[in-house]
Amino acid sequence: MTPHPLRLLAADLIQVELPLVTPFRTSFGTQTVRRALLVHLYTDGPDGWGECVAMEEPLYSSEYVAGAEAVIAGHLLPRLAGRKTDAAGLALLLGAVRGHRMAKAAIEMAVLDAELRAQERSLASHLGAVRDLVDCGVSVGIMDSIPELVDAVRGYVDAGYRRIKLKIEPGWDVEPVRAVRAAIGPSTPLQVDANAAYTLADAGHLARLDEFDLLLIEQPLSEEQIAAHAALARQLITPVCLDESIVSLEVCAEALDLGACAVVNIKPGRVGGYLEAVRIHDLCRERGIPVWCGGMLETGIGRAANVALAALPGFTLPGDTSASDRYYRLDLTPPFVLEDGRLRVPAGHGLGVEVLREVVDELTVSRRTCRLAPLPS
Ligand code: NPQ
Ligand code: MG
Repeated sequence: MTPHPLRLLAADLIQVELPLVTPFRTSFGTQTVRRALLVHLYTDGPDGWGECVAMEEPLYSSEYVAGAEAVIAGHLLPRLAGRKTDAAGLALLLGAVRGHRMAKAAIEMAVLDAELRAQERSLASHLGAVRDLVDCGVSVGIMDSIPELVDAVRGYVDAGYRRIKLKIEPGWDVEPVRAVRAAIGPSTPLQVDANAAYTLADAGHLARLDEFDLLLIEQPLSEEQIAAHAALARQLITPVCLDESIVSLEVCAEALDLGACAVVNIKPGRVGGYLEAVRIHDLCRERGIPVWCGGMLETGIGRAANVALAALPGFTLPGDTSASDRYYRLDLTPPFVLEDGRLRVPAGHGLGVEVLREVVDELTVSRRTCRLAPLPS
């Protein structure tokens, strides 16, 4: 067995570009390609892969690919140089750096992958998974017309997705939701995501969504407006769910104390990693708050880890853990494929997926190597 904790030796920071099968429009813009940052970590044992969820531009949150790469190379990896650490030890080593949670999470994922391969354990079992299949939902972008939206939703329902999420924004909310609810019937779970596109003054308008029996409305107001979300929640029947606002366990606890949300979207990248994600899961479970696993158009690398997390007992709502072909014709791992509306939790060691090096190489747009320890002489 390899020594534990592992010594971190070097990391390749690789930017890849994956074309999307169809443009994805949200209240902050339209994406046609996914530029993703990968971390390939070398240790004195197995290597490990991590994926950073930051977007190419700082539109969903303030982090973005080039910024995350700069923070990883210039501020995070230097703090790990020559260290022996496991994923749990990263908090102490990287804690002096404020924020940059998506960058930290990418390193954590790579360390988890390497350390769990060394221990011959799966990430799912390490995190506390209790299922080997997870219910999947799908996030459906804003479209040019309601018929086009209804067609797309029908396709996803036919593919087996167990929950539909519609992206909304002012001017694309009540009527699209009405049409989709009519098309899919009352029993298919339906929710909406505003990505912070409204203000508290829109409360009366958003209450018009109450008649459609939505599971939840996700992040209607801006990231910083925890108290305003609480005020809005008191004016809606539809439960409020927070995404962008929940950047840590501390913020989550305060949001729950204030009554700002009744449901939490957990995205490991947004909260600084899988270990913090599990702590948020545990808190919500204690307080009877349902959680679900969000998505950031991950490749198979990040998707594998999300599916493992979504197998924890508190993840009682279907996540945005869609199949690979929802976004990509060619994924960086063997594709995740729906099985009756569910994805299978990887059971192999570490992330439990094989990274297809030839696909990564084909899609690579930049690569740099960061050395963390002197080469053996
Ligand atoms: C959300 N994701 O829940 C996000 C937002 C989002 C699946 O709805 C490129 C990379 C484009 C990340 C578009 C889903 C993106 C992105 C939207 C994340 O709010
Ligand atoms: Mg969201």
